[in-house]
Amino acid sequence: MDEVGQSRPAGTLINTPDITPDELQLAVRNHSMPLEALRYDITPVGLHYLLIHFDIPVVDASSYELSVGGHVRRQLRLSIDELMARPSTTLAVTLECAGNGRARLHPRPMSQPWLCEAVGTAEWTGTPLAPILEEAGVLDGAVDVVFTGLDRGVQGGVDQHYERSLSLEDAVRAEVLLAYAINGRPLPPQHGFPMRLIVPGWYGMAHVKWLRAITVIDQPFAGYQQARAYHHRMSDGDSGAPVATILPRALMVPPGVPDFMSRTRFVEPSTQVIEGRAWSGRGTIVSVDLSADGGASWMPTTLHDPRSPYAWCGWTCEWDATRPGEYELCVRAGDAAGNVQPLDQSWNVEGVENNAVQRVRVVVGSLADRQVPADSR
Ligand SMILES: Nc1nc2c(c(=O)[nH]1)N[C@H]1C(S)=C(S)[C@@H](COP(=O)(O)O)O[C@H]1N2
Ligand SMILES: [Mo]
Repeated sequence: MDEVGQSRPAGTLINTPDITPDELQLAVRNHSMPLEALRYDITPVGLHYLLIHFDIPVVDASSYELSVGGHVRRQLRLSIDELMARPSTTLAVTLECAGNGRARLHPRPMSQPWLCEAVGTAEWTGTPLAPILEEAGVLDGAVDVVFTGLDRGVQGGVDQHYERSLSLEDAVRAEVLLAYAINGRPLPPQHGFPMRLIVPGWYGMAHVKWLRAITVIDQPFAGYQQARAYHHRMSDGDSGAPVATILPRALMVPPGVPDFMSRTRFVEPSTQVIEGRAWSGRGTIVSVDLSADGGASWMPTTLHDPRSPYAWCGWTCEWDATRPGEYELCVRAGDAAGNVQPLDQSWNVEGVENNAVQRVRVVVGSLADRQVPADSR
């Protein structure tokens, strides 16, 4: 066991199943989306997951300015009013943290300990980035576009503002937005007020919040969150593959009623309609299958149209839960690019891109004479 208060650097691997005080501190700052909120097509703002590396900056909108510069003909400084006066787009986008699923890995990478619900779908309103870069006049030889947040902290021993980049090619995609509203309201502080980047289809780390500068550079960006963090690595020495677009995942609304501590579900013998959402940043969702026996056999579910090509789709499936007993429900999504969720946890050093299937324990029986399973923690 860890001594209480002893700090372990991010990147350390932990062999104990017990959560450490440092992880708990992150877990109470950054919350995931309660699974029952999968019922909403558009996640109510307070139920959308949150991930904030450092502190939430307080920003005065009246003095806020976004600078656009670097390897461009003309540097721009844009106030919030100027950004809002530009053409606007509203797009439903599913955001998911690249570390979603991390806490199921063993040994466990020391970072935000997500289970499987670090996700949410919002309607983001903003102005497309490409015309702004065009106005600034990107010069020949431009390679990357760097997005710098107002928030600052130390990670991996490096003092930094939160910064990520996109290749110029990805940055000028039509769906990339500078967003100032979520679900029709100004961004709240925790989601990046007054302005954030939205990169539909990409894991959360690309969507830089509290955006203060956009800088075009003529070489690959070497910042911490780009070159060191967010890589799929099998060992510390491995250079790894950078994390980019979202792998497919389906989640279900756990049926019945929960046991307070274990979240084991109790369902009265009946036919249940199981519902949930599925998404991928790599292609349209083409299949979602449900299993009631831990993944031994599967049945197809019915898919419903998503709000946008970048938003999750709904799915529903009837489950014959008439026979009392214990079940393990699993759900597995596949996308048009041929990616299918693995049944087992996919371990890597940082615990990113672990899209193993969700498993939900269900006890079918009369609630009146139920027995709380002994192993209920
Ligand atoms: N400036 C800044 N932007 C950031 C972060 C951050 O810590 N600082 N976290 C990133 C990560 S890792 C994720 S998963 C998403 C989470 O966005 P949300 O909190 O709005 O859901 O924001 C991204 N943008
Ligand atoms: Mo994240």
